[in-house]
Amino acid sequence: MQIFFDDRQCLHNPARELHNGDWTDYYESADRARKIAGTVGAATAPADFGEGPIAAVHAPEYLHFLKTAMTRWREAGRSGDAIGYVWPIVRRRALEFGRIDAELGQYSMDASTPISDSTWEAAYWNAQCAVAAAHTVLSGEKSAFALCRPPGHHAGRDYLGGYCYLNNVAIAAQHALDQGRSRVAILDVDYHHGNGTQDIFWRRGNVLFASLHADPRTDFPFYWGHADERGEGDGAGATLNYPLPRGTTIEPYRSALSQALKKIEASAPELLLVSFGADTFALDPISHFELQREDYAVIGRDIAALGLPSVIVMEGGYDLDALGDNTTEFLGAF
Ligand code: OKP
Ligand code: ZN
Repeated sequence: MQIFFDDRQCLHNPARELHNGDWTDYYESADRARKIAGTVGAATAPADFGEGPIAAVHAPEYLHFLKTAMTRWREAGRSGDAIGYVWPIVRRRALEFGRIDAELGQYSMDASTPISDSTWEAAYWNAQCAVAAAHTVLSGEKSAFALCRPPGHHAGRDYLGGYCYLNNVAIAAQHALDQGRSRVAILDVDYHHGNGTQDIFWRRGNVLFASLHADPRTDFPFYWGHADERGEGDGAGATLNYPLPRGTTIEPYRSALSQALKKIEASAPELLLVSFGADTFALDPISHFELQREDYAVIGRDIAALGLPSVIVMEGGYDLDALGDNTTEFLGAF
């Protein structure tokens, strides 16, 4: 299986994050990608598909914000990473003014996603990995793996959050549609709900979004991912949420997965994109499911049994000791 990874993804390197009210080392470290790359096998650097595929998903003003945030943060006299600390409740009037502090709140959904020097460059090449993996599968390969880091599924059309800046899986899915595919499905098996992906395709009938995740009544991102969120307009019924309780083991996980897979099969997509997170692992430091290493092979086989051309995009997973092995188990099924 072809694997895409670019060393520049490691340039993004926030120093710390606000975690449950304390400052901690940044869980979403560059070492995550190095661990995966060191275990899954040889990776290729992606070709440069340009900004087009990114701009097909994200708002131009948001991309401008991402590219310039660090310079403006420095100009405001700040050292260290740029982090928002004031948010426009739901949506205030569309005020436009240049204050970086205000824009950090406008273009983000949480306080645990700092912008560091080179975040844009890292996110850009990260997205190129997802496009390259999609391109590979659109060209006839059965599957490909985008070793994305930072993750992407919490980032919306015009906001960052949950360690995510550009929505890699959404960019890959949109690229497939723009290359002539008419129906795609996204299956999100990260521990956390993929709110950004859901938001981006909320009104789209040609993109089925199905997500298995920790119940947002107890877990991040709280405000999305409840079972009654099903999409709207043309997208009504094309969003499927399977919230699961803390402590979930492979048996209940698999039965939810089989429901999601049936819906995906019934929607007859031409391409499957998987947001894969290994933070469902029992020893993950920020998550609360109970999956074991061998379970990733089982989940992988269940998904691969659909027989669909598949683009696998890396999302979360924070137990550095197990991350490479768990990911390898999952990919092995494809
Ligand atoms: C990203 B991905 C509260 C802070 C929550 C954000 C988690 C983002 C996970 N402890 N931090 O879905 O793995
Ligand atoms: Zn996650």
